[in-house]
Amino acid sequence: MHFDTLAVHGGQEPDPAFGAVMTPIYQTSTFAQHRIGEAKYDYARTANPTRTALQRAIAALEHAKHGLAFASGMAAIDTVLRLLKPGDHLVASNDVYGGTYRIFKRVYEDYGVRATFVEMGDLSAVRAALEPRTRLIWVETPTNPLLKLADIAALAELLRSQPLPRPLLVVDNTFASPFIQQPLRLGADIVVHSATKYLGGHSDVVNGLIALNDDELHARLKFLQNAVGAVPGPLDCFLVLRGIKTLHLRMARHCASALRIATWLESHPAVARVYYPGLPSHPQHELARRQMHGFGGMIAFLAKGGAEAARRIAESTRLFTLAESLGGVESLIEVPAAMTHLSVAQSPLAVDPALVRLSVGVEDPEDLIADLDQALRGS
Ligand code: P1T
Repeated sequence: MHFDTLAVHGGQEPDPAFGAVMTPIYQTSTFAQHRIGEAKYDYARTANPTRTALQRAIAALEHAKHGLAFASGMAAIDTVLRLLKPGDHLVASNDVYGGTYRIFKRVYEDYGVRATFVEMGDLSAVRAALEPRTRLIWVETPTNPLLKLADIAALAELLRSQPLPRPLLVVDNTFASPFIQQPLRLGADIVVHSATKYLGGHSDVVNGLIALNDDELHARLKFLQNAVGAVPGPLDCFLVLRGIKTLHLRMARHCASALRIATWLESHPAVARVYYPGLPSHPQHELARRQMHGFGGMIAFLAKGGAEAARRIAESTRLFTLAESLGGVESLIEVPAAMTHLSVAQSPLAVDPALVRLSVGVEDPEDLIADLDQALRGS
């Protein structure tokens, strides 16, 4: 089936109880059992039918065998990291969401798991960072906030030649969404999402998802999901399921408007540099054209006037809301160094304080441009 059809129907069938077309919100903590040990559902941390539908939906969209849902993107990331043991090592993109850097450095390092950050687009740098105990390669593509890309198929190929147990290739697909790329089809082992973003799509829910094909890995992650218990409630699962039904429609608009706005920004006198994979000036534009179906709704740019100008711009838009997060129908603006990426301050991953990040929503792009123009003029 085509992606648009999977978005509407994937993993979701009319409810067997009463034929409800939309998956019901099974707001219950426990399930009555006729006989001990025979029930399909017993306790809602272990499984809940609304969550099952969401897990099937993400599996369908990522062309995966298995899906798992969590209380947040960070809970999904944490569950993947629990595959590692003290003494293990991981290699990660040198530009990642601040919270991802924080969990690597300030949670897992204390448990003896080390992370090395590399330019993920440079295969020789990745190869050079591999150690005998490297168990995992953590990739964001595009990265948050600099929109750097990594060649997923080339990384998968590199890892195939590594001695067993070879490192797992994990892709955080939050910025792209499965509309733009499906990393498992390119050879990744595990896909992670903050479904808070494009999958939910309406800035009304915090949620995380994992998709993968390997049965053994799935069994381990499912065990961790239940044993650790960072599961989403049924209302949250319902909201993401509802968001997914229009993912393809929203993404097409996000991509078209972001390309239009990025092109416009590039010629604005108050802008020093624009980061957007859809621009021919992006150093990996060719890879973007090859790997991505559309270039996404995220743009970053450097304000010519520096950190102060970046703050002034972010505080003076009227249509773009000054807020963290991304991927919703409404446009958002933020300054990563002072907001989403505070955790990387003073680290090698520190973000330029003159950088402004945009999440382009589905409003009329001309209105968005007019808003940015008045904010940039005042900078
Ligand atoms: O916020 P949460 O649902 O827990 O997801 C964390 C997360 C994971 N991965 C990426 C690439 C992310 O961007 C995020 C969350 N990011 C923001 C809140 C933000 O504004 O960048």
